[in-house]
Amino acid sequence: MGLAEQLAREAGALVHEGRPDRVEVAATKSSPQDVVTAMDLASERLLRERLAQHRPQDGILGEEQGHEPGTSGVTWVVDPIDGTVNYLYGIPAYAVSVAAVVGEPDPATWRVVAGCVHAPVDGRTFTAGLGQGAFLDGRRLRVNSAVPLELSLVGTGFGYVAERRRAQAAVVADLLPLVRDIRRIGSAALDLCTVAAGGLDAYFERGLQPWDLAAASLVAQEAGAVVRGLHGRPAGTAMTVAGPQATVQALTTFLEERAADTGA
Ligand code: LIP
Repeated sequence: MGLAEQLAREAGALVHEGRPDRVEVAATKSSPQDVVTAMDLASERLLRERLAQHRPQDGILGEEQGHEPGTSGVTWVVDPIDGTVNYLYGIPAYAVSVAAVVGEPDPATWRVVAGCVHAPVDGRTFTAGLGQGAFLDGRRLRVNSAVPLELSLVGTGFGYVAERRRAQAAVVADLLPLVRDIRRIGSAALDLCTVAAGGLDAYFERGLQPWDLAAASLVAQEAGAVVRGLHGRPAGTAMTVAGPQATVQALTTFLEERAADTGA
């Protein structure tokens, strides 16, 4: 847990303190809305440099530079800025996510053993170690007790490609009348950590990448959340659902009935 937190804090300081008044888009990926800033790239470079110094035998999987296998069986899965669009617009809901996983860096098979999600604007630092609990600034976290779906505050997010967004909007349109309310924070890592801290009753999203998921899924699980996919599958790109067991079951049933993990 210690190295993950140290690196997340250092990269967080870089992106927060070095944020220019007007952030420029350095590149785009899956669509014109899927942006990369110079700070995304600088943050990942810093994380890779530090990991090469501290853990030279380990592998690294990062959002911007991909997968560099190691020889130790441990891979660091990093998101240099999760919530890049928020960062671009100066909305404070963004974080640096750093996790260590054993096995292939695949959410279907990995074992996340340590993670940190650090939100540099307000300083919130979520940490977790496998079997060691989840913490926010040192305070132990526990998810909310399950409440009926109609009393649940549910987080979600949307992809960057129009067809995917159209399908996601249809799911949310059906869900909104059935829940207390919906929140779209714009950072999956902060969504999952907010579930761990009790600020959301549940969260779901289709399209998460391993780096969005790695550290925050451990924080949520160590806080007592179930984190899973649909039809008994593990959480991953097809679908991630998180929260207390009974709420996840109700939400999963709703999503399975709409085949929300397939299509666009
Ligand atoms: C973001 C996710 C968020 C999702 C956004 C985007 P990024 O990651 O954390 O949950 O809804 O569309 O994918 O692109 O800021 O690293």
